[in-house]
Amino acid sequence: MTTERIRIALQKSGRLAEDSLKLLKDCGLHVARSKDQLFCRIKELPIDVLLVRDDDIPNFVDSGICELGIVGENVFAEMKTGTENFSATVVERLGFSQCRLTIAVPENGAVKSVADLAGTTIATSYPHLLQAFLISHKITAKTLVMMGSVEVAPRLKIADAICDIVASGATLTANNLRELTTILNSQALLVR
Ligand code: PRT
Ligand code: ZN
Repeated sequence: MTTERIRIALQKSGRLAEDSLKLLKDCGLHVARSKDQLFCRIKELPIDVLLVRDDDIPNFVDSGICELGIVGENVFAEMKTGTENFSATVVERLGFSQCRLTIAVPENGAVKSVADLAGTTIATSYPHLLQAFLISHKITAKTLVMMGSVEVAPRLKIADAICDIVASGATLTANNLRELTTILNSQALLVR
């Protein structure tokens, strides 16, 4: 008889990693891992843990490489919005890693309202969620895709606004930006 094993994808390191492992631990599941390990077994049940970049988790679950995953709603929703026939679904909202995907603009800049975004360039790592928001508000704007340091784009004059993750708001303040509108409230999700 073969034992069916369940694979769960967790973030290897970063803002989700510790709380994801703690959730398993609180369920009585102990992951024995060394720092560089990508794959580990859980002692108590036939579960294998894959430790990966958070960006890979939606695809790993959608394509059946893993049965379960823990990932931020922002990353999951971006992948879902941008992928045809995406079939991974949310099992449960987990409450940790809360943040929001927000459009922010320079303090005292020309953009005062959402309508003012028409004709602007918006820097983001979330092009599909941003596009969906713009379409729902009948706004035409240009998207500049950046995979990091999005908050510096207005200062560099390569974008008029940004669409990025905000938690405390300190990064926006440090870059002289203010929140215009939130397009997604996010927390960690258990997905299948
Ligand atoms: O290496 P890997 O690809 O796995 O990780 P990562 O660097 O892409 O992601 P990581 O670990 O930074 O974040 C993982 C998840 O945590 C995100 O996808 C969100 O769901 C969630 N999360 C919670 C956050 C934040 N809070 C957060 N503050 N993700 C990012 N930030 C960044 C944000 O991008 C911005 O640069 O922090 C800055 C803003 O923070 P404040 O507090 O200054 O507003
Ligand atoms: Zn990532």
